[in-house]
Amino acid sequence: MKMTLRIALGAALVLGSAVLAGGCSSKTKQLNVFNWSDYIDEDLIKEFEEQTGAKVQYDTFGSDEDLEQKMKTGGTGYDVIFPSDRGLPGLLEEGRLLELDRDQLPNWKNLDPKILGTRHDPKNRYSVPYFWGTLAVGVRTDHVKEPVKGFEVLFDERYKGHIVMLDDGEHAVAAALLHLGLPMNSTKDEDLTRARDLLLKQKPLVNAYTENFKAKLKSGEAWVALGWSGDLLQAGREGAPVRCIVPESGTLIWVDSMAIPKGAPEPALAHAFINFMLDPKVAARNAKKVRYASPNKAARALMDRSLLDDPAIFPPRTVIDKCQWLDDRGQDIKKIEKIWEAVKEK
Ligand code: N2P
Repeated sequence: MKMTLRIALGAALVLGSAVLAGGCSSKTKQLNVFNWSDYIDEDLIKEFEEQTGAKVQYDTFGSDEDLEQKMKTGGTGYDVIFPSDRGLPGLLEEGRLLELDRDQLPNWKNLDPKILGTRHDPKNRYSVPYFWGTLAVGVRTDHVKEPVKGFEVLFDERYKGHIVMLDDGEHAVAAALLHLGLPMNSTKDEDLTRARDLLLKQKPLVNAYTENFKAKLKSGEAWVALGWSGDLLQAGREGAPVRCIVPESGTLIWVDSMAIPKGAPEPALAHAFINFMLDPKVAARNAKKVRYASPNKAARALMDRSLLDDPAIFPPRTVIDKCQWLDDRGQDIKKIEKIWEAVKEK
């Protein structure tokens, strides 16, 4: 009797776990995405969930360093990440990215060949361009009345206490070098000393060094800010009298990409997400929302003229030709880190 009961119980257990296992195999899949903040039309996430039945866990970061740190600690469980061109070499050297399977990315064909093949990933084996943009200057037009050409406004004593600088040493030093008319990627000590001195002189004028330049402009605490083009444009669209100026003498240009970390729990779903983002209609809606420049040629054909003609999103050729990419400066990056430490020291 006891024996029979035990067998019956055992059978029930086996049956129970079989049901559970069955349940597991049809369990909702989860896609873990790690992107820059304010960098997607969130309705698109919902649409991807509806189309695939998957759930998207969407987390955000505010700087290249945040992503680098997350990836260094390993086993992050992310399926899709968005490294910048400057962040790619480190991830590639450390072998952290999965080689993409183009067969799972039929929408690849929509990408503009002109933006493919960055020097860090020349054949785009690991990265898919998402958006590009510039290092730009935002101004509150209710406080800054005179015409602004570019970086000069960041060093103007009249705006003391209302100047906000992007908290990114490489970008701030680049802005200082460009303002001084020096090569943006210079590693020469004499150039870097001049950039450091300028940033130190500017310090008493600065309200904050922050990634949150958009909030500062919107609240009116900042009248001028160094930031990224699309976020500055977003501040304007969200009701603040903010104008985005891409310095006409040239500035830093960058491109962010989509990539899949090695060991991603759901590589097939990650490919599906990237492919979804490459759909022309999806990419056009996304570009309209975030106000960065789309590398998706087919999407550009669907975008409003007002966006395509906005020089703060797609600067004119004459300006683009003067823009520069950040070089990988190897060990010389330490010189820039040292400057940034000195500038931010209390
Ligand atoms: C998105 C900012 C991304 C630009 N808010 C820097 N790569």
